[in-house]
Amino acid sequence: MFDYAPAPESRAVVDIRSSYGLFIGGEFVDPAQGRSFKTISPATEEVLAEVAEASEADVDRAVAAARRAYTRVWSKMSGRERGKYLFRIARILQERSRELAVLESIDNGKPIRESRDVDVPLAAAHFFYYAGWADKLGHAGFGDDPQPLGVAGQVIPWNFPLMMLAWKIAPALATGNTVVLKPAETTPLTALLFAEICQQADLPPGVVNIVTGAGDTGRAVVAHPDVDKVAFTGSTEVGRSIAKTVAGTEKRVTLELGGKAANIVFDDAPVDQAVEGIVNGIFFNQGHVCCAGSRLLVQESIAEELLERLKRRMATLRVGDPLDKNTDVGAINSAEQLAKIRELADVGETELAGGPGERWSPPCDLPGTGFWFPPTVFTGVTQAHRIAREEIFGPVLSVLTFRTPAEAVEKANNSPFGLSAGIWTDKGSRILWVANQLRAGVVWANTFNKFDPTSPFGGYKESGYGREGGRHGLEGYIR
Ligand code: TXE
Repeated sequence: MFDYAPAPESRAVVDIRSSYGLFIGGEFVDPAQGRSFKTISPATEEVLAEVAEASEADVDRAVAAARRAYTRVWSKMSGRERGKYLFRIARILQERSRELAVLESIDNGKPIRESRDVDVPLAAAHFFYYAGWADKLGHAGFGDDPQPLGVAGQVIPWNFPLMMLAWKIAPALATGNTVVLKPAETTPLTALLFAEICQQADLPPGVVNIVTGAGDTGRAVVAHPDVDKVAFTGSTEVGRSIAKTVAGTEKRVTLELGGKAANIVFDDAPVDQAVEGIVNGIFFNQGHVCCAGSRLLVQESIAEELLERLKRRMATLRVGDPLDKNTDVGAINSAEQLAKIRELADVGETELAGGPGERWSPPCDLPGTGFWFPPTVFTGVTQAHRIAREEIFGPVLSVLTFRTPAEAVEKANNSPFGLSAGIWTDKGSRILWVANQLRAGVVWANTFNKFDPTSPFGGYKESGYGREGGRHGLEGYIR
């Protein structure tokens, strides 16, 4: 038997500065009001850096820099020239991938295996993909000479900090827009390293501006009168307030909001593969995934066997140090998120009391400091339960059962959200029938949480509107 010794990734590969300014007009500058906030490691609660907090005046400066760069340089440049910058950024992301992965894991809490194998390569892939579009926009079906919108104000969340940045910035730049981006307050560090990468790539000053801060900074970006396009990923609640702010203005908007995806397992599914897909669906990135497969719908006849296998597999998940290459489930991103997960899990326990269902987690040795929550499954959940309806955004799975495909579809669609879904079955015809009935932007079959820059991603209903990725991702940045 092998006894795997922990193999921590070296923190020394990344140079975290003690303080960071705002990235405006191609350089790091002090915030007008001199305010800052701390970003901490969720795994250790150690303060990593002091980060500038952008006020309205700073956002104004950033938007002015973006407008100047748009008018004087970026919108005048040929698509081919713009594409060269995107290719250059993509290559630097690859070259500095180890540094980026370690920084992402330290600031966000996600396992290094995921930041190394998913977040950073996909961020680079988005720049490569949209670099290729930059000189082919006339062939994209938007007319001969599609025009950019102008300045894009982009607000992103903390679950995939670098990847969300790439999803937003790459298509905006490829189409000739300039950007003011606000990263989430708990995970600003990879966006700030990205700012350095823009300098390294000699990107013209002002084409990308990074303003750090919390909700007030985001609000200032969204409401700024000289921002032409708003792109937001985050909570449904903030998405609604943004929709109200931009209503009646000329701003274009795309919103990518919450989800409560159904992962549907039929009785003819390859069970081992399905168990892997269920585990990946809900425990990848600690369940901090808008398209997480947080509702397992399993056909009644195989429910008992499947749940037994699922629990056995959950018992093998290693929870702990994000920098350890053996870790499967890392730290919860913040104390606030941990409190929300705990609260909803407690609600779930109360809802199940007296019924046949249970709350179950494998025995786990959670570290003493930092924010942690064990992989958890709730069985015997019904549609009426809050844990079947609300986004928990943590490593918590709710299990419901069904008897017929029609019932599975009815239950899957019985949700205020409609971002993604999964289907596990041996029958191709069933995949097509079910996928066509589901009101979800993305449907995976016999796999889950697969992302690719060529595929559009986005929701129905309260999961938002607009698509990111693929040719569709260009649409939101073109007039
Ligand atoms: O999100 P917020 P939070 C869901 C998930 C999570 C919950 C709360 O269920 O538990 O939302 O997370 C900025 N105007 N998702 O509070 O507040 C904020 O600074 C403009 C799902 O972190 O929406 C950050 O940069 N911007 C989701 C970003 O919005 C504002 C990912 C997201 O923060 C703002 C994250 C305002 N008024 C959370 N208020 C997904 N779809 O992937 C805040 N912000």
